[in-house]
Amino acid sequence: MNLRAAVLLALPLAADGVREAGPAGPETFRDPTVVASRDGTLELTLDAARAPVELAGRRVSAQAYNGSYLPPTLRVHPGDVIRLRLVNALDETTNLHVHGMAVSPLGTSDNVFLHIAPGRAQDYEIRIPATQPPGMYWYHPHAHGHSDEQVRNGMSGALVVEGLLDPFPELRGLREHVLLLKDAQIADGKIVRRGIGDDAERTVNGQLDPTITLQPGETQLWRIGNVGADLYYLLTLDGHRFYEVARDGHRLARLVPKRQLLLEPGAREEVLVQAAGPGTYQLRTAGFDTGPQGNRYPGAVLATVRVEGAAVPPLTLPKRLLPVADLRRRITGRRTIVFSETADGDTLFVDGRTFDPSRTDTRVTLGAIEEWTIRNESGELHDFHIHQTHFQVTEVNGVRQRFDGYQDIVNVPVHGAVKVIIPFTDPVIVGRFVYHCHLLSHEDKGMMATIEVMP
Ligand SMILES: [Cu+2]
Repeated sequence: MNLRAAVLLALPLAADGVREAGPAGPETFRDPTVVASRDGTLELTLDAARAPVELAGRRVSAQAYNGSYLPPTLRVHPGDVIRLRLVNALDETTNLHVHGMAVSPLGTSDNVFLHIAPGRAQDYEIRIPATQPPGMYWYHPHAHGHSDEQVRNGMSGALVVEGLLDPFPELRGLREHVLLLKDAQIADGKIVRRGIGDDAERTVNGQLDPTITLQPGETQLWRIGNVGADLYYLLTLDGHRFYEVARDGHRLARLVPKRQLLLEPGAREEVLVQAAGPGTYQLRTAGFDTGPQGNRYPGAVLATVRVEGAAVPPLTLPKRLLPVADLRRRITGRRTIVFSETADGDTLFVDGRTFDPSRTDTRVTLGAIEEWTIRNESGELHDFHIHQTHFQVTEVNGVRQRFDGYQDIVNVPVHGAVKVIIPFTDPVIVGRFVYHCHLLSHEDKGMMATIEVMP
């Protein structure tokens, strides 16, 4: 090969920003692209198709939205409407769910019973109530039997409702980042499906160990979402604490300092990070064991944080945020939900039954505020999620929990139980929807049930 040919071959690599291992260089971290609402409306087409995508520095064939492993972040305000056309060019059914949003489950809104056949398109219209809490939500397919594979392939993106820090003038104008945690098993240039966690590449925004830069003392808002299919993330940042502002899109009553953040599949954490002195620090996820009947997978470095440049005086962070209503004295009824599975783990149940979309498993009347005990009778972890509403976690294995704010995902310990209080009080959620384990392979194997909220 002559020199000129060698240079031409080498150039695209350099342009792609491939870097050697070693000390962190300039910022390589990329936020997802953004599609924002204008004049109260967000318009967007999502083309679901198999396409070559860029993932972990490679080109990989994947089922993807708009040809990208990382579809756009949708940014909306309370009261906006999302008009979204979903085009299904996959060879299997798909649909769309907006996780965590208190929107209607009916018609062409957040209706998971609506399935889009291959070759068809569907116009969704999702009206966001003016009361939607500002924070981080996400979107992904929710067609039973296909959710796990499509999300594993990268069909998940962030949805941010603006206004999280607006009540706190001292926190205005912070630089912010969206960090989407996704894991992929890659072989022969394709995303493949092996056991849960086996040889999974752990990525942030589809990148392997990107570098994020901060100035010494600088405070940033990080909106972190576990938008992968099945893995737990347990995050630490060397030499730093996270200051938790919101969990699952719900602002807490106080700023909670944490050394570790547990993000179950589907969970979000919005945190302030205040940079320490100059240096290089790693954002890590710890190894995880989901129980004797579950999976064990190693930890990984997710990103490198480089603190450099001119120091800025650190902000004094507020301790209190805004009060959040405690539901403990307002319970109108109680029920128990049981997660279980067969010994081989191939079939999973809610209350002894696998998912049947035509059956209504639970009925509640609008206005109810119910305490649910969720029991895990299996030898592995599950995480409970309910659509259209949020809940207050009050007990884990009989231990009373401090109340800081609501969430829409909660871990259910092996052979253990959690108690949550779920408000069914917002008239917009009247209709049928689902609750399930958010390890999507479990959901696809039956661990999902239906609920109807009646006026
Ligand atoms: Cu599960």
